[in-house]
Amino acid sequence: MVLEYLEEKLGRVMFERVKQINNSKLHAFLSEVISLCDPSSVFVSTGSLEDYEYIRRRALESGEELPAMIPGHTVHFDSPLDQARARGDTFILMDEKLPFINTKPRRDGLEEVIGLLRGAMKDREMLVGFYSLGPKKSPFQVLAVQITDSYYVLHSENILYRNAYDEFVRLGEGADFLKFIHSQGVLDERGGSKNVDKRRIYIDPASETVYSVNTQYGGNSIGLKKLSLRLTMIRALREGWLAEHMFVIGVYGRNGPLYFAGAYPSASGKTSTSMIGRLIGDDIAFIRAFDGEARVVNPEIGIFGIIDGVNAKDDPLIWEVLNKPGEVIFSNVLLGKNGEVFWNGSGKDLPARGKNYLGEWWPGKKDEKGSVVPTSHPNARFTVPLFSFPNLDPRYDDPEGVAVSAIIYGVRDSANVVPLVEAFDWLHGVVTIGASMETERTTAVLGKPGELEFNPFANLDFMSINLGVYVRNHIEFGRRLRNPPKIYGVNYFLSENGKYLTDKEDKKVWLKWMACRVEEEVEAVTTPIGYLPLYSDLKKLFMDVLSKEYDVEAYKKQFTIKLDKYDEKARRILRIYSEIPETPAEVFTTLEEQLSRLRRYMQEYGPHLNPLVLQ
Ligand code: OXD
Ligand code: MN
Repeated sequence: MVLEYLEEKLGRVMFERVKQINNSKLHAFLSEVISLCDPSSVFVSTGSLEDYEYIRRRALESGEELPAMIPGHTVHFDSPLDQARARGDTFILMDEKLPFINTKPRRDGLEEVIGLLRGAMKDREMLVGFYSLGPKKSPFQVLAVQITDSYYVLHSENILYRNAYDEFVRLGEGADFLKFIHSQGVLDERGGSKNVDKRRIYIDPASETVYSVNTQYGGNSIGLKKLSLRLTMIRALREGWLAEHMFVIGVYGRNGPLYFAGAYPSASGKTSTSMIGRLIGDDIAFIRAFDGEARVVNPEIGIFGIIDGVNAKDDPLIWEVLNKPGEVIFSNVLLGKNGEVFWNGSGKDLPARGKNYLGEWWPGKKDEKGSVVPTSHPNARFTVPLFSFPNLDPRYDDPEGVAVSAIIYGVRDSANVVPLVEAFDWLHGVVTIGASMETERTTAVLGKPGELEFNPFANLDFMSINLGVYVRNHIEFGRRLRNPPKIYGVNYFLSENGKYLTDKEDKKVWLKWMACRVEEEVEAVTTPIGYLPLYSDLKKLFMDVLSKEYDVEAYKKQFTIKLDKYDEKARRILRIYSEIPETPAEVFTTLEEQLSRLRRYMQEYGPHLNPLVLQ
């Protein structure tokens, strides 16, 4: 029955492609979505070069993408109200209520979103893509199917994820997969989603399905990006691994690179850090324990990066990729008459006229409220394949992953958090650094930027399980490791009178210090919040890495620990976790220990501790 229906709806060529995959769950899923969305035709991608080319061509012909000057470059615009991740419209469908997670009763949510998807693809082609998160044929592999009516979405996924049609064919009935259904909904005259007020992004853990409708912005529509993270996090919990919002890079090391994974909230220095050293990934990491060793892969093979501020001097590698022929989708940038692309902070001379996400643009243009319209949206993006980067690590697709030596948690805190600290051990790092992250909101999410938010592990936006259980999984993961990765906290944004106290490039020195710690080449100062670098070591490393003098006053300003503020923070975090069910007891004891250390030091040194007095 199902096969007959598919044959009728797909036509001979496309049906053959689906039939090659001997998987009844897949057939049922496709036929349900076809009958729900009612497309006029269906394109099933096998991931061949021809199929990829077809999607690229249709993205241009449909107007979803516009050609830019450099071969392979295109520009896409999302509608003005759909420029970032829509937290307020994103829900996990479950009947239970959980702190910090937007949940919605499953039945109500399904009824609503299925209602919005009914007939949504009338007169449109439905596109089907098959992908793997993680290297194929590896223990990390997670299969996924994306259905969408947007060429831009499938084009993006063809760049960002490994094609896995062949794996579906090989595994047949044994293929277990995540499912993503997306429709742009009705479009306005400029090709933007018209009913953004009915934008819904619903994640259904029970069926491992995500529904996304009336939206185009990549973070809401590209299923395998952050929507899949909600589902893989649940699998990770079930199977005892970690699905994280982390980059993965190889740096320094005496005998070849040491691999570090780092979780930072969006737009807080993550992509720029991932360009230092060898690149494996800039956004998501799967970490598993094999024989007592933590190993990591990047589920992606491309970057959906923030372009704001990218310039030739600070980001030479990204700059090069964005200025040479090759596949790049720019979104929400400024497109000049001759196909040149501009964005805020690019350092290029701006044209007299152009087109951006708000339509026709000229320098000094004002919006209805009288504010000057920026060149590009602050959350404008670029989508590129990893292989465009000259610093790609040769092991980026290694089925065994690479061993993790350190995990870094980065926050954006202009006032209080030191630029660099090493946790005493795994538990101390997980609790007082990862689980305690507070960070200033950025433009990658809708809402007022700048406010301090609790964002544990930089993963709160993507949390689909009880945070207490998530933290327990982290703590237990460390217990399975013979030599757990060291844990670091960093903050690139510490400021005084509106001026950053550290330079953009200083992060290279922080990474070098971490590498020296991993290889036991340097000592550290013990403080109540963890180990801090010694001034003498940083002085030497600044010279070695950046050929820069590092004076003692800079060190003092950057590394003076505001014990009083750390004390307030630990109390805030304690309060938060005391209201989260199933928080493991170690969270409370570790925070209490930190508080008593802070108190002891405050008694001896007052509210601010200059670490120079300890060395
Ligand atoms: C992203 C994000 O796009 O976190 O990576 O917003
Ligand atoms: Mn991200």
